Amino acid sequence: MKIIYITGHKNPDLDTVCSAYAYAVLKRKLDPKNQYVAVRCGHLSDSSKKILASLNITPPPFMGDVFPKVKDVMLTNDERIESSAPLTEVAKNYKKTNPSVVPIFEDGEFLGLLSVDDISSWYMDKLSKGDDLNSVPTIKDVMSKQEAPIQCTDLFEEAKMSLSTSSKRGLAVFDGNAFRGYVTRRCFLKAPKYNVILMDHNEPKQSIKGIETANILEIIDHHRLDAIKTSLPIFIDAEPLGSTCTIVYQLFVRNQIVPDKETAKVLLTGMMADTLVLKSPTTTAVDIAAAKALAEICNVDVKEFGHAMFNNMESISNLNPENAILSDFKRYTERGVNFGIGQLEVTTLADLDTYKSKYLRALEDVREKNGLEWAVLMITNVMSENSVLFTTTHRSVKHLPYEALEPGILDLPGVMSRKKQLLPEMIFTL
Ligand SMILES: [Mn+2]
Repeated sequence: MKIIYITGHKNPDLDTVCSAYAYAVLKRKLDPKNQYVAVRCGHLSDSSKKILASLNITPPPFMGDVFPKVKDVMLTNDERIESSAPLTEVAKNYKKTNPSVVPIFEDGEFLGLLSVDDISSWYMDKLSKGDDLNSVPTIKDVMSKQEAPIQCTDLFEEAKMSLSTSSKRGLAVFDGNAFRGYVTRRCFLKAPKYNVILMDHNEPKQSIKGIETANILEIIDHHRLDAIKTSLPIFIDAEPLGSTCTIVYQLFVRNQIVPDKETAKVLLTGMMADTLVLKSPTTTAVDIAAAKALAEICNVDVKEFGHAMFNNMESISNLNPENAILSDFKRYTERGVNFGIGQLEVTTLADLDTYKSKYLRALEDVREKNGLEWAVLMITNVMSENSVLFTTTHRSVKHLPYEALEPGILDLPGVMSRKKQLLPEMIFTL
C-alpha cells in the first residue's frame, strides 16, 4: 500500500484546499488499494477557516514538506532483548538477519544499540590480555558508549551525513524522548520518494517544499503550465476553467461516480470562491453547469450558497491589514519591474472609510519589505461585481485607465479578475 499525498499550492485558498479534499475522496473510490491523503502546505486565511467551519468541513491537515525523513527508512524490532541477558541471547537470532546493530533494553526501557563492533572489540580485548574466553558476558558488559539519538522527523540526507561521519554502524531513532527504532548504513543506500498529486498549481516554486525530491503522480490544474520534468509518464488534467474544483467534478462524472453531499458542498465552495460566485471573467459555461449539478446534489441555490459563503467572511476592517494583504498576494516581474497584486473579496464597500488608511499604510510596508517597486491591493465586491484598487505611489499609476476616488485609491467598475483584467492593464503601463 502506497501513501499518496494530494496537495494544493502555498498560500492555500479555498479552491486549492477544496479540490485536494474532494480529489482524495474520488481517488479513494477509484483506487482503494492505496492510501490517499489530502494535505495543505500553508496556513489558511481567517476568512477561509471561517467559511469552512460554517460548512462543517475540516480542512486538510498541514504538511510542511515532502523531503524524505528518517522515519521513512528506520528499522523497528519487535524483539526486546534485555541488557542483563547473556550475549548468547543476541547470538540466537544473529544468523537469521545478520544485523549490524541490535537495540537493547533495560527493564523494558531502551538502553542503547549493541553493534557487532562492540562484540568483536570486547573479545579482541580479552584475547590481547590473554584472558579466559570460556565465560559468556552479559550484553551490558560488551556495550560501548552510545552516540546521541536522532529524531524520526530528521531529514534523510542530514541523518545519512551524521551516520557516515560517525564511527558507529547505527543510530537510535527517537520521537521526542521515546525510542522508535534505529537506522544502519544500509538504510541510506537509496533515498525514498514521497508520492504527490499537485492540485490547482503545477509550478515547483508554488508547491510544497521538497517537491523536487518527490514523485509527482498527477497534476490537476487550471493555471499556465510551468511544470517540473518527470521521469515517468503522468496523468495531467489542465483546463482553462474557472476553478480546479470544476475539473475535479468533471473527473467524478468521467468515472461515473456521484459525489456525496459533503464532497459536493466542498467542491461548490472552492468553485464559488475562485469564480466569485460565477461572476469572475474566468468563469466558463462548464463551471456554471458544474455548479448547478453540485447545488442540486446538496440541495442549495447556487447564488444563495455563494453569497452566504462570502457573507460569512471576516470583515476586512477586523483583520490585521498586512496579514490580510499577504493572504492572497502574487508577485510579478515584467519589463524589469518587480510588483505585486493582492486581492481581497468583500460583500460591501460601504465600510471602506473605516479601514482605508491602515490598509494603505500596510500596503506600503508590504511593498518595502518585499523589495517591490509597486504594490497594489484589489478589493473586490462579489455582490456588485466591481473593485477598488489601493496603490502605492508609482509613476505608472496615472497611466492606468481607472478614475481616482482619492489619493491612492482607484475605482475599477466591472473588474473582478486579477489575472485577466487588472494584470494586463498594469503591465501595459510599465
Ligand atoms: Mn484555483
